[in-house]
Amino acid sequence: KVYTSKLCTQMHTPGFEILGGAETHFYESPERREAIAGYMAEHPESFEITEEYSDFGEGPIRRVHKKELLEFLETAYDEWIKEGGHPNGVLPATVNHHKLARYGKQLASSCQARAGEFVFDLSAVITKDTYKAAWNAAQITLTATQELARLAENYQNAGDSKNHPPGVYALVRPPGHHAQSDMCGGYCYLNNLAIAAQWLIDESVKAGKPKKVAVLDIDYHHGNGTQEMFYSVSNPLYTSLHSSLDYPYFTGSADEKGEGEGLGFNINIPLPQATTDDEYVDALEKLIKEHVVPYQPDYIVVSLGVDTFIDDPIAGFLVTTDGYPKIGDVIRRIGVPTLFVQEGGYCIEKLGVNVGGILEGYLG
Ligand code: Q9C
Ligand code: ZN
Repeated sequence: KVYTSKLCTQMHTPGFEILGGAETHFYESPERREAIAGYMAEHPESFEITEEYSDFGEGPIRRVHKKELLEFLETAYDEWIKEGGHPNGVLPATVNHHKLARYGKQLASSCQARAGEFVFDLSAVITKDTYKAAWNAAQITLTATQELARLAENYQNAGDSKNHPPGVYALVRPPGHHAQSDMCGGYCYLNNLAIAAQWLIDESVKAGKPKKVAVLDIDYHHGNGTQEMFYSVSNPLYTSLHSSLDYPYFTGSADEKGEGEGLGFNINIPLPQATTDDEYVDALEKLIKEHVVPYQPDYIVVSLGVDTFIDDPIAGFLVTTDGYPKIGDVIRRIGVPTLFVQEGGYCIEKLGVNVGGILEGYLG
């Protein structure tokens, strides 16, 4: 089952980003969603697309994001225009790297200044409808998550382990895994997957049947946002395969293992540039065998990026279109109900078949 909305194409269309010191087109483009949705429409035997979704309100978002960030996102563009900012959208001029120091507490005097409090790079332009778009993406993801929880309950009640575990996919943009509790960056504003993982945990506790969630982040980039949000808790488990030297550069090393109660529940597996299909699948199998299966999760939530693709314009792995069904198959063999949430992947021509390949691999 695929949850999406045309709004994910129509909204949040920044005209540019800064990459390698130059102004370039915005790689996280609306065409991405069209490419994936197009592939799915051509394969109705595998995919059932739903465009309806519910609004769960601010509550589930506030479980992982700070109120201040939401207020900033809601008001930033209008304030920016009022103070003479370019209609291109909000970008920081500085980043408040003093945040943790004993000084640098002076209050932000303008939207330009506040952008430096809440945005950590130059690839998260805030346009007029960015907050609405990010909000919708989170709500679509929550709708998919609720459906997965329902399917998972039936699956468990049926008690037949030969049945295929249910899988649900949220085809959303903007993506989420770089968004931290109080900062945006890397095309991400609200962390869709983190919101969903926390919701699964909260609902299960409310129902008196606490469930464990394992995050499997297979985007090419490290999910610094998801890691930050869950660094000091043991549920969810965060696991990630990613480039050892690319963006976001300063997080994702193997020695980031979590802290306090969360110690041992943050698993980073950095991989070298030019990682191939076989190397990737081996690393994924090893990660699952050594960390995911022993955790005994009730749900898997996958940050589904296909910027690991050999022809991705901003990344450096060598995974091919043939590799993706194998990745999906490895995830299927965990045998646990799985939520897939769209993250990165920027080779428009192959985006549909690559994402579709993972999901078809999961379907078996
Ligand atoms: N040379 C996601 O895939 N620019 N975000 C990186 C690297 C930002 C990627 C430049 C990349 C963000 C969701
Ligand atoms: Zn990525």
